[in-house]
Amino acid sequence: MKTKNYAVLTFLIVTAFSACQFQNATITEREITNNWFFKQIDSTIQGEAIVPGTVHTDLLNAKLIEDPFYRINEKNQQWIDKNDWEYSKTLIISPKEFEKDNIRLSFLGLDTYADVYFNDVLLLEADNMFREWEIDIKPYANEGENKLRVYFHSPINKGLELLKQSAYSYPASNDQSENGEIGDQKVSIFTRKAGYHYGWDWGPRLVTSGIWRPVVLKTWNSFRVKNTFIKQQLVSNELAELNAEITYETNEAFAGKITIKNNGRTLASSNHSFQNGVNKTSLPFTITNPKLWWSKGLGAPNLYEFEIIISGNNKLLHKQTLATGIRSIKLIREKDEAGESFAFELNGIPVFIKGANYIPNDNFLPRVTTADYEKVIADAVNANMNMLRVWGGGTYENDEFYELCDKNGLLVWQDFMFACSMYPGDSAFLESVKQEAIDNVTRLRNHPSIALWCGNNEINSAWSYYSKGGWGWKETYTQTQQEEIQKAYLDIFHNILPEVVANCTDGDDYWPSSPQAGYEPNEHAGYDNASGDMHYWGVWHGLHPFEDFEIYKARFMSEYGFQSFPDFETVQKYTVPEDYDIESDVMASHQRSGIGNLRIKEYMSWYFNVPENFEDFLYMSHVLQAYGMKAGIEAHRRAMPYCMGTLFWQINDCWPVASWSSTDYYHKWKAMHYAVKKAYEPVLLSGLSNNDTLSIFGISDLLNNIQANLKISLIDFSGHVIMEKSIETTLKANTSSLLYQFNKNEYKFSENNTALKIGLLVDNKPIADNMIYFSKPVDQDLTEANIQTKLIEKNGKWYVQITSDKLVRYVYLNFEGQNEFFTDNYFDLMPNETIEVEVENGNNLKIEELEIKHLGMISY
Ligand code: BMA
Repeated sequence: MKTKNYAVLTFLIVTAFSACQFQNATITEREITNNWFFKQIDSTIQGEAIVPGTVHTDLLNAKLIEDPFYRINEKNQQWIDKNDWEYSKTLIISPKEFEKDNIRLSFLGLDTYADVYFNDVLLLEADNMFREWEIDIKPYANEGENKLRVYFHSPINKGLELLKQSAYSYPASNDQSENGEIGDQKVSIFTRKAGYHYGWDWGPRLVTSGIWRPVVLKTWNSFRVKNTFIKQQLVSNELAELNAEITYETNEAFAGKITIKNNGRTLASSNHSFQNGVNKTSLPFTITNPKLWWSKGLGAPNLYEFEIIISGNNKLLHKQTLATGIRSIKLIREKDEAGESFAFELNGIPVFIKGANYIPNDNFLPRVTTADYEKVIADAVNANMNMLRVWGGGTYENDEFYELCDKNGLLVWQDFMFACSMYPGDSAFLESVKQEAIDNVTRLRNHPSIALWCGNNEINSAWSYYSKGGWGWKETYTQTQQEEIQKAYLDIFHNILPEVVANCTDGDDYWPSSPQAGYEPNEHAGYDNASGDMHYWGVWHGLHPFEDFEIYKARFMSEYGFQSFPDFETVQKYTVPEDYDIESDVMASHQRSGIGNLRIKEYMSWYFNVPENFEDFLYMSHVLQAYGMKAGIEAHRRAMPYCMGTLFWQINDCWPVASWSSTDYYHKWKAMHYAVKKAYEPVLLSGLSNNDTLSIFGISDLLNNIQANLKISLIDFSGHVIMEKSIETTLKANTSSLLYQFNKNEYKFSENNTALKIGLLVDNKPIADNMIYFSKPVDQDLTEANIQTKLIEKNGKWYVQITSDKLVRYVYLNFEGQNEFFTDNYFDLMPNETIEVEVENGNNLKIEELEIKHLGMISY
């Protein structure tokens, strides 16, 4: 079991001070990790527990269940979520802790219906996985041994009770209740718990319970800071007007002093009177010529470390370091000829957003490690992304996720955790939602990476209350029921959530639902919208050809995608050879989209060919996905500045599965991730073949115009050059522009046997290149080729050197079982061209063990 680090303990522990009322006025925070036990209620099943953790992973560690991700083990583990579980431990409170005026237990995440007993007194009945809870244990605490018990009610049984009490059920398209063996009873919507736990079209149904985030013992005497918010009231290149808003709690009023420093330099210091109870106070300060925080590609993601020091009666009461970036980020929505724009502006600069949707990295969230977070973020950054969308069917991520985004210049589009379902609107539910929003917005608001808060995923367009269309949900309800459900929708997404964002942030933008054509609830999104954001699922769900990416161009494309299988090495981890057929029970169970296999095969037959061999089929599914997504991204970028962003669905997986992901559960790059990296380069050269005309576009995220040299060569698949040209051109800053156009009829060539290689050079250095083809791969004359490879070392780095006598497409390099990483893969290689691809750990590899696949060698 991997342990993870939930980086929440931001307050430094202040050392003890002598004399007067603030003696020992310090807060100590101790994470309660060891010696936890778990047991199933009314059963003999029990064992040692890891906290934070889940019942499933504790059962797995105790060898009481097998790996839920292996073959179809998930199916016989559905009993787990229908039982109650208890976690307990003896909590030793030291004499030092015991003598403090305040002794509290903080639960940073309980999943989900958790009754907390301290020395057998029920002190908390938690019911929302996303909330933080704190209980005062001072009145019940003993010095030395104390009994801590957390009783988890089955989320399914609770859900079933709530369903019974409800006048009607609610739509929840991705809730796999059947797999959970409860028929069509969709209970996920009643429980504030990660939606994907109940299954999704890329995820298993494994409904967890457990103490999923740390439990922290907090002890202090009179005073503590609950949270500090660095409000950014005005940010320009010349000046940042900031305000440190401090929420504190004190047992006694006092006259104190707050000081803010950066790098040892005092930025502001003033006296404050601190009032009894929980209150706020604030200290404004300014920074001249601030080093602004920039997203990847625009500049350095500069961070400031602010030291916040509070003293009273000449004693130090609180000292904290808070890192944040100074920046202004706005969602610009302006009416124009077409409709209404949807563009992010960072420090006054319009930024074309290049990124992906992000889902949780595991079904068992507590076992996601720091290394996993670092890897996903590095994979995003290395593929030239500048934004991730934390999608609403998962969870508000751990602090370390956002810290990594801050450090790496990755913007975050943050959904609230609501997706593809309607939700109840009773007052208890609404209050829970409100508190959840306050907890999470408060926790995350200092992160410069957060660019937008979004109410939900796809609910407004699915429900489609004000017009025909949608997913056919509302037609199954009476008029009164529809009104009631719509009222709950408006209460949550148009009242509660925007209010929390307005009250708890310094003016962050809020968008009610993705996709949406405008802010108002009646502005449902469709594929024809010239306003707002779009989820374009014509490709895939709607069986539109990839060419239609040219037609459906959004102002901001926040979802689109295409599935592939994981590669063979990943598939081997959850299968045995008898499963090697995409329709086998095991493979089908690791494909949760009902239409998945059909879609992949159908599109494959349009563009490539459908190999019979299992391994070849997996390879081809990668190639197909990369082919489609390249088409999508290039179309979106060519449409700049009409379109100002593209976020494909999805960068990661929560288990090994066939899905829309570009990297699999083990973080292996699929062909698509390599294609994305290329398509997201700061400068993209992109070609469009339309009837007789071939157009070449230069798309630039750079902020200056650049004089460049465009080189184009028309070459047949055996290497004969038909045409070559060198054109002086201007690559326009931060937009897409047409660089060159020609009539294809000017040259005599076969469309199935010729490629156009395009490259852009500045001062003779290549800054972008691409290959353009005139027909679909299925029609191309691709054959076996004579490929030569060598493993070479240069300055301590290892490269596979590769050359071919004919054009080879989608060349896939792999050293079996080595798990090595290639800086490029699934690439096209021109005849007689030699390229060198860097490979990690090359000294351990033998060239004889290099496996190569390419399109021309696949038999059908
Ligand atoms: C989008 C997402 C997910 C889903 C994906 C693929 O709608 O928001 O709900 O997994 O499509 O179907």
